[in-house]
Amino acid sequence: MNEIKEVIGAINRCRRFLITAHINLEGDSIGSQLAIRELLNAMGKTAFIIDSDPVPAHYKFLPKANEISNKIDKKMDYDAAVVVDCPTLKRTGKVAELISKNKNKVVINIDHHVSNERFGDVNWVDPNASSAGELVFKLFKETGKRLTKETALNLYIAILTDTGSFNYDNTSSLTHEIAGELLGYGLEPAAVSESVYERRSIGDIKLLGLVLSTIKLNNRGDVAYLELTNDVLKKTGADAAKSEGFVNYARSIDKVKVAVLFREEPKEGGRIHVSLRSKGSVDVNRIASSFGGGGHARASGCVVEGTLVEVEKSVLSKIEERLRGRHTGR
Ligand SMILES: [Mn+2]
Repeated sequence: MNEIKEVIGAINRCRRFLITAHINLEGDSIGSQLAIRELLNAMGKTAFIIDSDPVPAHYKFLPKANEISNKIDKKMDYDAAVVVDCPTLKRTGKVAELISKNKNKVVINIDHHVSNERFGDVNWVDPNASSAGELVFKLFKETGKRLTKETALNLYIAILTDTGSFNYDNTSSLTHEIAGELLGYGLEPAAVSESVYERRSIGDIKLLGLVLSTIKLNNRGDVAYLELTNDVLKKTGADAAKSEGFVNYARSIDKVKVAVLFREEPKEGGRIHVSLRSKGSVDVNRIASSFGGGGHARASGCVVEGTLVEVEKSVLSKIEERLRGRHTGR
């Protein structure tokens, strides 16, 4: 528990904080950044959240999510950057440039990705934590600061979404204890779940239908994959963030061990975003890492240069290699 004390020590020594997280914001990164800002304010500090990407529409209902800015001011005045839920500094997108330029500022790295590169001056990386939200909750406990109902909601959503509604194996008894304590602030789990998962548009469901119709299985039936092309995105007018979670449908097929969603990057031609999920013991973080990405053992991602056809071929053959390696006990 020395790492958490180091984080608090570093916070105590600074006054103005820049908070940021990874590109492609989702529940954990948004909820934990908002909660960290509340904590810093409660500790008498000034703090602002700046992210490379905007908050996706379906997460805008999180309390104070509208105060997350995407404006990067190069002359911005801060003492320390708190980077949350981010395995590498590069994953902060455009904010990375600002942080790496300001070498005299402290970088506090708070994360739960097993692939975290410990890029901070102070690093608190706990791969056993379900979510960054769980770590921020511990910061509240350690500092003795009180949670508000709004912050409890932000942390609950962080944990709920990163554990796949407490379904993934990153869910521990501690995760449930924390969630239980957060519910004690007057949250209604059914209403929260409805807000997060049941406010899709008809367009979102049509997009899901188009993506699901691309599903393919390998010969052995243990790898399932989907694709999302720019054409489909354009046709539906949907934004790429809407495809978060689609890959789980591929994983839910009986006997599937690895599921993949290949998505063309909208702005940058010739780059494919790859989401990897596993069921059982396959470590997809190792597969993602071999392509310069990373994440967790059961959920990882990477961005690979090439066309959809090329990237599918190389990623699928890497998966086969790992599965075959397992079968022969290597
Ligand atoms: Mn996370």
